[in-house]
This record gives sequence, structure tokens and C-alpha cells, in this order.
Amino acid sequence: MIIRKLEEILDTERDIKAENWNSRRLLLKKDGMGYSVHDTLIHAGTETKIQYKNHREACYCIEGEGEIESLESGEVHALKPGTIYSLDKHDPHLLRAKSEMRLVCVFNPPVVGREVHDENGVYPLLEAD
Ligand code: 9YT
Repeated sequence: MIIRKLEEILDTERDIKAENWNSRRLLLKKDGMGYSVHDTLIHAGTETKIQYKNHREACYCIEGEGEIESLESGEVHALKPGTIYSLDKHDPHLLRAKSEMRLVCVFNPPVVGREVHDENGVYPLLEAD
């Protein structure tokens, strides 16, 4: 059994800070679950272009408000606490935060730990450390 608290991983190598977001990676590939789980903050007023070509990601909003726009269909969906979005087709999208959004994000395959977006909003497939 793994017990881990958010407060224990803040400002460690599991706490990844990018320009538009801060991903606190509670479970990583090395934890052996087959998925990773992140407590992610999306900073207020930001827009991020993302496409996870190598992963599937589900994000459950627990705080804040924003929206997600599909770059294929142009559809825009509001995000607020209690809404989940699931990128089951490696969907390219724009993520916008009106207020700071807190998302619980699950990645399959699991993130190794140090991934940040490349210029196309993609995470590489990394081997474990
Ligand atoms: C929603 C999203 O993809 N934001 C970027 C960070 C990512 N969720 C992560 O690594 O936690």
C-alpha cells in the first residue's frame, strides 16, 4: 500500500512547475500502478495548447472554472467542479482557466516524473529514471 500526502511532495522532484500550470505528481510510473495521478493547478487567465499523442488523460475538476476547446471540432465545453474530461482520442485542445483550476489528472501510460510539454503541447514517452 502506498500512502502519500500532497504536503509531502511540494517542492520535491514530484512538483513540476511550468509557465501555465503546476503538476503535483502523487503517483508515477515507478509506483507501479499502471497510471499516474496528478493534483494539477492551472493558473488563472492562461490558455494552454495541448495534445497528448503518447498518453490518454482524464482530468476531474475539483476547484475553479475554465473551458476546454477541441481543436478538431471547435466545440467549447465549460469546466467547473464536478466535471471530468477524458482525452480518449489523443484530442488536440486548448485549455483555458478563468480562475485557478485544480484538476485531478490521470495518465495512461503513467508519467515518469519530469515531463513537460514540448512546443506542440506533447509529453514524450520517457523511460523510468
Ligand atoms: C490539464 C493538463 O494537461 N495540464 C497540464 C499538466 C498535466 N495535467 C500534468 O502533468 O499534470
